[in-house]
Amino acid sequence: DRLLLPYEKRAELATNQIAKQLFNIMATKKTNLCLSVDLTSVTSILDLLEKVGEHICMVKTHVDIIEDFNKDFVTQLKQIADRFNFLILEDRKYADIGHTVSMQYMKGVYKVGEWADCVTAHSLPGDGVLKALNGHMNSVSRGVFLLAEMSSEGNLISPEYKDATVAMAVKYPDLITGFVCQNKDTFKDPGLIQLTPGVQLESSKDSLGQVYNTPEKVILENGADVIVVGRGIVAAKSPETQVVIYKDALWKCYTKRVSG
Ligand code: 5FU
Repeated sequence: DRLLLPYEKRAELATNQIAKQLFNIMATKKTNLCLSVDLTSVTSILDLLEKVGEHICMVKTHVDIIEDFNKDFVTQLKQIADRFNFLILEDRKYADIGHTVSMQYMKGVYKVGEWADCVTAHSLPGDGVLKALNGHMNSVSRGVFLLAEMSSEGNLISPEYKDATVAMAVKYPDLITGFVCQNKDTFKDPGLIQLTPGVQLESSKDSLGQVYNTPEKVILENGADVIVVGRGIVAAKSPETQVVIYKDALWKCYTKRVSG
């Protein structure tokens, strides 16, 4: 049962290098918190990461919302990530034919493939998406979180779509870091990571369809391994204080889960 195994044991079972690294970072830093830095300026993102970097295992970006994106941002982001030992996930949700995804990943303004340890992708177009990403990831340690479920209300993902997504991933063991999903029975492989967004302590939803659960619910009931928190921390009066509150709450649930 993957839910009872500690992260350090699961690191040994991971076939994707990023999954291995992420399990080990969580075990070492004692944090399963992934911060979603959904801010629109370079300085606001870098300043926040300086303050909270020691408490997170990964940062999740949406680089296409940054107004003043530039190459220097990437250099500084990578330096902070190295210094605090966390990974970078660009939440691009690739969802086109393989040829287009290949260019979206490597070209354009953002050149995501040059700096993101891992990215998110939809299974909707078929496994051409994964073939495209795999083609670029052969020589370097990179990974993909495939979307098997979403947190938003009214999303069109069916149980059949979810199962077909997990089946698609089986063919790419070196590439797949894990799944973005909401439920523990989505997959069984202990070497893969369940990344779960939609977590907040204060609120149960936003005005545009986001649905929030508590740390207890997502980790103990629903099987989350890495937990994505955005506005719960980023929009707080004091993100430095709030990040510790989330980190401690999330880690406590994980230790409770693995102690049976
Ligand atoms: F795949 C998903 C999903 O199902 N739900 C999400 O909320 C991704 N997300 C992302 O997590 C979303 O794009 C935001 O960047 C983040 C959640 O932010 P929040 O402020 O905690 O709601």
